[in-house]
Amino acid sequence: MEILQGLQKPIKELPSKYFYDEVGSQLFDRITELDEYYLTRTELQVMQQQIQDIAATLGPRCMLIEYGSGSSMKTPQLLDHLEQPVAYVPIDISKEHLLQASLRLSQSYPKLEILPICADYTSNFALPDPTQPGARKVAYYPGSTIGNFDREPARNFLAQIAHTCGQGGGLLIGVDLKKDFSILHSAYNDQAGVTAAFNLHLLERLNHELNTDFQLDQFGHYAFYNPAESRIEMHLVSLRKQQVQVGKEKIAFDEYESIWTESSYKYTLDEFGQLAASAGFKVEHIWLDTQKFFSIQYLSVI
Ligand code: AVI
Repeated sequence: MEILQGLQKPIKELPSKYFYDEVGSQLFDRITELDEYYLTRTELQVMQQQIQDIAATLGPRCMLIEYGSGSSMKTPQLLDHLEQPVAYVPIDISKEHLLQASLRLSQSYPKLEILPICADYTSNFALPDPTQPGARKVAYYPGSTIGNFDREPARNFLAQIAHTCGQGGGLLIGVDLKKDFSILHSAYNDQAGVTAAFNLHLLERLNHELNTDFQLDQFGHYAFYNPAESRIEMHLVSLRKQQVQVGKEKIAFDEYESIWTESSYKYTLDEFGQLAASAGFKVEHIWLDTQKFFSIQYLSVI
């Protein structure tokens, strides 16, 4: 089991995908509204300011495929401006979110074919054929979630998207950029402690779902920017020497030993261009905010 294996590694880790149960997703929504967390707000501003140009770049009659669509909250902004999109394919692991979002969108866009896929979007899934053939496939992956992949998995995932979209297809992606370390640091160490609660909730979830006995007040949130690796690292640090029951195993923690819970990579435009190229994409267009904090990029399949 993935959880136990991660906790048995010399440097303990837990996969960040487990943050997002119902409570974790609500905590993440609160993070996106924090003053310090510039990412969501900035991406939204860039989208709003550049939407005409973005829609024109994606072109007419595209089949829009959204990876990790959740409640599809960002999608109408794009759909409203695309020229005659032929189909919308939301992909999400949560059936409930997927069906609710599909229903809501089918009411707002009665002419649009909606083809939801309930799947882990990093897995191999079959893309449905739209009724109207010949549409250009454009993937949509906002939020800089690509930053939560390590380098090799990021390349593999982008290559898989390139393969899915095929010749003539493309990817509209949000990518967070390198900036002053203090701004990065604050974004993951907010004053109100919401990010800390989000991080610690992972242990609460394990206690509920796997019957582990993590004591939440015996672990602390620790997030910092690692410039050598170009990433924010989020950890949960054991505040004392202790043991935690995980299934039949006892996991021992030294005082100040950490569990690595998330990485959030930050890129320069050049670095991301190189990553995209190595995955079979060419950067066609980049839209930025005035401070160059965040980019929205359109990549075409080579
Ligand atoms: C979802 N993802 C892009 C967020 C990020 O910034 O890496 C997750 C997050 N972790 C802590 N705060 C936000």
